[in-house]
Amino acid sequence: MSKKLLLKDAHIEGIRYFDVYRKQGGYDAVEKALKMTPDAITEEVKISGLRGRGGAGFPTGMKWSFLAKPEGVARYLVVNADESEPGTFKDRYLMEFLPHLLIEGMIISSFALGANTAYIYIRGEYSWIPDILEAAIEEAKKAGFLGKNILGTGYDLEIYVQLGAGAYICGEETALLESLEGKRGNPRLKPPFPAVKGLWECPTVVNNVETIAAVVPIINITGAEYAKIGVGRSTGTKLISACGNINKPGVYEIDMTISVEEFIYSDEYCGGIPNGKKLKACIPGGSSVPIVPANLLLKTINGEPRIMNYESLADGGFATGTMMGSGGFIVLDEDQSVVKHTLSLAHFYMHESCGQCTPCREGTGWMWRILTKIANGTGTMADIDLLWDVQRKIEGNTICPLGDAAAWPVAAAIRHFRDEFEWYIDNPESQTRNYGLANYA
Ligand code: L3W
Repeated sequence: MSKKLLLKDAHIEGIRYFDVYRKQGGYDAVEKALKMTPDAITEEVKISGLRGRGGAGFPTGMKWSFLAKPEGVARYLVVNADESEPGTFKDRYLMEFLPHLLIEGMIISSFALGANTAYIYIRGEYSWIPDILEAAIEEAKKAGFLGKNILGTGYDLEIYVQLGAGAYICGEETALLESLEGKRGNPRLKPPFPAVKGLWECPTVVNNVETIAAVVPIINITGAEYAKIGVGRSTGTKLISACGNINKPGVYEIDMTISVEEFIYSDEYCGGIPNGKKLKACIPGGSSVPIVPANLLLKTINGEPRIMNYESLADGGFATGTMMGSGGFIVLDEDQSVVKHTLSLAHFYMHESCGQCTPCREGTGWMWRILTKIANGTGTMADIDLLWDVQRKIEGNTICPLGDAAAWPVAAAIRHFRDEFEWYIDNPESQTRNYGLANYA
């Protein structure tokens, strides 16, 4: 049984509301944190080993300590709730059911960073979430935890909720800042990082919803205790949104010591694959991370069980490993077609490219067109090599990681499932069928 830190009270009726949340010890961490110094809070976060939960896994305490502090210049905390990565829906769960956990984390984090204004930027499709958050903000304000002179400490904080317009690119932190400033969400060149020049050119920390929520248990139990959960540099707990061919799709909190096999097959988590089907492949970290076939998913290159954590999932690099990413865990059974799945993702990235960088703007459409040909049964063997070439020319050649995110799924699909691509080409009638495990026999 994994330890629960974020979702421990998620089952309690009415936990969305202040009184119920407070009764469970909610906002105790704020009371504790406001008696600490901002540097001491940052130190606890550093000791905890917390890493960014949006996908990159960058150490949170380190990011906070990079925040520039020029005299007389405002600093901001921006919560990235533009959760748009296909397969990822854990932040939605947190905001919908535990809005006060996020707000509590934001108060502590803003105090640590010296920010008096904080924003939550939410993806446009989560249209019902702002009302939930704004109601929670009002409740927190009424109780003296937000607004002017919080708990009589002299610290002021306002939190604003901003709904995006439904663009995946606005989850990229600098595109998000552009959008928050009222402009088109085109990513900025980095450096300067937002920690130095962010919102309205002021020092800004941008963190994922889950990252900020995790600050609450860190303050409650201490960074040292948080660091004891998990293994190596994968400390604490991680939310995984599981979907695809599993019996129990949903959001699970895991400590990062359980095996991938246990996560897929045990009743505590995904509950196995429906109808006794075999596992074909998995994308464990959201659509951008490499797809891995079942044999490489369950074992590391040394034949040890693969563990649900940053290091183990990446074991062997992209040749044999994948990434923890945002924790969007997509399972494909033996009946699924990797070619068609990759085609569907290629369409997504083509549609979501902001168009600023030529390799991404042109390459995503080019990959989609080649994949369409192959899936239609009108492709040639040369198309597979062309597809490989196109994805290689996108990766690393764009301002933001959307280009990489579009290239990696294609690269991994060809690397691990080339025979399936060839089967679609050799069998022109195949557009009406999927290439399942049976074809491996
Ligand atoms: C100050 C430095 N700050 C790095 C900060 C930087 C950012 C963070 C991580 O992409 C990935 C992407 C998606 N001074 C700094 C510094 N920072 N050096 O650290 O930076 P980076 O560049 O490693 O990543 P990123 O640009 O934030 C995020 C992948 O996550 N992903 C995401 C999917 C989308 C969702 C979603 O919809 N919710 O999660 C999944 O894998 O592909 O590679 O804050 O400023 N010297």
